[in-house]
Amino acid sequence: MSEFIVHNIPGSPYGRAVLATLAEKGARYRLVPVAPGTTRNEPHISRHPFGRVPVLEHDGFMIYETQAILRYLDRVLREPALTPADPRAAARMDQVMNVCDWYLFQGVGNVIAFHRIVGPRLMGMSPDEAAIAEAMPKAHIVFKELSRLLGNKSYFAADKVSLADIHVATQLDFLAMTPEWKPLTATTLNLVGWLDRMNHRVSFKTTTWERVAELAKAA
Ligand SMILES: N[C@@H](CCC(=O)N[C@@H](CS)C(=O)NCC(=O)O)C(=O)O
Repeated sequence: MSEFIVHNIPGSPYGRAVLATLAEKGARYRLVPVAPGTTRNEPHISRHPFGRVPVLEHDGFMIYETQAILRYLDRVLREPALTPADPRAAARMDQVMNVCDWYLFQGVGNVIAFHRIVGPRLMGMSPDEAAIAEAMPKAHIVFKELSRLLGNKSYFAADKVSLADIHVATQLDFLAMTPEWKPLTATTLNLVGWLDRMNHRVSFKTTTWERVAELAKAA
């Protein structure tokens, strides 16, 4: 199997989903760090016309958009399968991944985690408390729905981990670092137990912001 190259900013939850999926598959990869603030400049803008990370390169094939990357990896690295064979379970997986992109990231993660973590750590910004407060009603709705979708199952789509768990866990683990996590999970405790299970996986232990930053330094 030829080399997987991941262009990524250390700390990016979307980038982490790609690295964690490769780790779940036991695949080796090379991390090419992208410096924050340079995604809209060459050379990265030629890889991703919208100036985002991650981008995957595999044997001359280049692809961006995390969901597309995760599904590609699951097709070329067949074991262990991270998509359920059952059509309804697979549809549930797809649904949860779209909830992640459309409702959890947009207006929740990209506001709360940005103002609490990314801005202060990478750009020396102070959190915009008004923007965070404005994001909270939507955040409560998203957490409630994710909690309902998880129910009393161990994982979102099946009795074993799927791409949906990886995709959502990277975003929730980011939000877990903020003071908003406690009020958001006060009535959605099944998400806390599930995230704890995800964080105990080797794929999550080896792709924390700190571990990826170390990899980036060594690259
Ligand atoms: N829809 C994209 C979203 C990727 C995204 O928003 N990535 C963020 C990091 S988590 C990013 O590139 N931020 C850098 C920037 O906007 O300059 C995907 O699924 O890959």
